[in-house]
Amino acid sequence: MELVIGTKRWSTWSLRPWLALKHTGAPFTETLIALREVETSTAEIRKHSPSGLVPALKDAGVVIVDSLAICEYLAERFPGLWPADPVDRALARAAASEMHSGYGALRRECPMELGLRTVQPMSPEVEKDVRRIVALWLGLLDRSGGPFLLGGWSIADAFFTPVASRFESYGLDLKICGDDGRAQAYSEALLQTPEYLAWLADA
Ligand SMILES: N[C@@H](CCC(=O)N[C@@H](CS)C(=O)NCC(=O)O)C(=O)O
Repeated sequence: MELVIGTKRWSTWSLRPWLALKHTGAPFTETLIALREVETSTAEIRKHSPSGLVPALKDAGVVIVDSLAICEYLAERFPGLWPADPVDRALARAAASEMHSGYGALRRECPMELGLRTVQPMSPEVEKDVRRIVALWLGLLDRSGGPFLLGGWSIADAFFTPVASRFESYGLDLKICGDDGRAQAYSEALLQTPEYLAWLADA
């Protein structure tokens, strides 16, 4: 398997399937494309990815694009990336999908930039996104008892790892968004997994 990814400091979409693949323990090769290089990025990505976007997974003679589709494929190939219980699995998929298609203000106003530490006041739009994320996390943690959203680590946690990185980078205060401390603790735990630390070490 070959996973084509973008610059580790910025590419939140690449981080998600990379974490899932790393989690499986399966060997894979990584092809890194420098993003935001005006002259070369687009052409380089297109050499590997027909959508012109990273991440892309090459396996079984095909190229699979889109972070969520790649994670779904990995879950078909390797056990344990989604919860075993069908209801938990549905909730995990709903959480990952919500992240995949939502939180536009947080994504726009607080782009992932590993290593950045600042304190940025939240706009009303970002606060709305963060409130929803905190409520979603607390609801799932209530149900599962943690330490991850559905108990054991799953693709849902991969999808929220870049969110945790944004919370850290921009010093976003989860308490004013309804957190009782558990969302903050979960966010910090995501940034301590061996898989994320391995990504960070190479960013
Ligand atoms: N929905 C896609 C989004 C992928 C995406 O937007 N990737 C960005 C990098 S994070 C990209 O390839 N941008 C092209 C560029 O920077 O030239 C996914 O989930 O994989």
